[in-house]
Amino acid sequence: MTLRPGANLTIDGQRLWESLMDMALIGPGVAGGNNRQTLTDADAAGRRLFQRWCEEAGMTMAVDRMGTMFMTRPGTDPQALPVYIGSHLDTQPTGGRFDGVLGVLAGLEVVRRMNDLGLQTRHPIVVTNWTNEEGARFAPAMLASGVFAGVHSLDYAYSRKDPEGKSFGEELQRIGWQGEEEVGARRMHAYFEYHIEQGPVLEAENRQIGVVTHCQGLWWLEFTLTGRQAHTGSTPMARRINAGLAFARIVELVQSVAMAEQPDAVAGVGQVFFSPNSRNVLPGSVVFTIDLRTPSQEKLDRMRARIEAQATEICAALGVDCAVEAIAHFDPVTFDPVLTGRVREAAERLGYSHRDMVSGAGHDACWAAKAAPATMIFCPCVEGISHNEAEEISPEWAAAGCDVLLHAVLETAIVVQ
Ligand code: HGY
Ligand code: MN
Ligand code: MN
Repeated sequence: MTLRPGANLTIDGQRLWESLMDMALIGPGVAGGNNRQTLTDADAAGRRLFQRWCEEAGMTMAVDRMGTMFMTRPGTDPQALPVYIGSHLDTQPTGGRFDGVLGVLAGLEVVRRMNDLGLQTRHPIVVTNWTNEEGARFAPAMLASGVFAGVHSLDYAYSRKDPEGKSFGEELQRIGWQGEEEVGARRMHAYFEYHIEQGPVLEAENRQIGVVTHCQGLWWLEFTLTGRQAHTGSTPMARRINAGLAFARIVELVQSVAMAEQPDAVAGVGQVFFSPNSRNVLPGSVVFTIDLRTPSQEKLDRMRARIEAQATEICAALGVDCAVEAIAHFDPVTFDPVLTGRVREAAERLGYSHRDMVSGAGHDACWAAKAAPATMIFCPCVEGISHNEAEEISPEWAAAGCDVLLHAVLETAIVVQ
């Protein structure tokens, strides 16, 4: 018989908020947010703090060869597969204090609350900090969970380089977090991820909980445009092989392709490198990444095809060489309806307003869903702002989502009286 937690069963919101604020002190940004990029010394410091908190809560740590941290609270049945609660402690260079961190520390709060109440569950609980979810320093995003799900090889992951040419494998060793455990050897009973929405919907509709039924699919297409480096002053317009102009026209193309697929399609460019990036030199090369996403598989493939075909024409007309590499991809994800149902029922039991929704951002849950039944819970964030140091949530929003997480996890892990 599956016991339903009572509506009066909630977490300690004050303790959760204090842990969030303490973690936010590690790897501070310049405008109140965080710059705790993966495999930096700040990341290592955040990992040590999380490890200390978990061990104080009676959990034991295992680390796999991608540096992902698995903190286990034992269950009563040693044969039962664990229920996982995961997200990420790494941030964008100008990240907020809550993206990823909320989900990891909410998992810790679930365990702390279970300890307070002396609750035992048949299935163990494992709180997970995935390495390099953001993909800001080492592309692609969700790298460790991707290796765990068998989407990327360990060698591919170790070979990924940051803009300074440092490799993932070297940096993981340098910070001392390369574990022994084979990546993906673990089996999961279920996976939950609690995350800020990173969009405007919940706040705009004054709802407390997002019941995340799906996640939109994604392509990251890295373009390398090669023109001819030349003097910006003495090179006549007709004699230019202008990779910078091709870049500008492709950015406009990306915008028009996304607008032609409305609603529910987004595309844009967040990162570009001009070389030599000197104000009076026409670039020899321009390297940039297009990020395109939509919940529809058909649209996703159509948008990619249109962008690649028309970008090639733009470059040909300008005599610019065009090379494209898909550096990240996942198809639209449907989360597990049984787990999603428990999230929805928990919100109703607790009296929290909620709505079903599709995740705009990618998450480790998208890859975890390949390994086990998985789902997500969202809380609102102020004006939907994220990947920005101004990212903000309220303690009440944080606590409500964590209450729902507690209920859904306890129902899935089965409380043993
Ligand atoms: O790109 C994403 O959606 C996530 O923040 N890594
Ligand atoms: Mn995130
Ligand atoms: Mn993020």
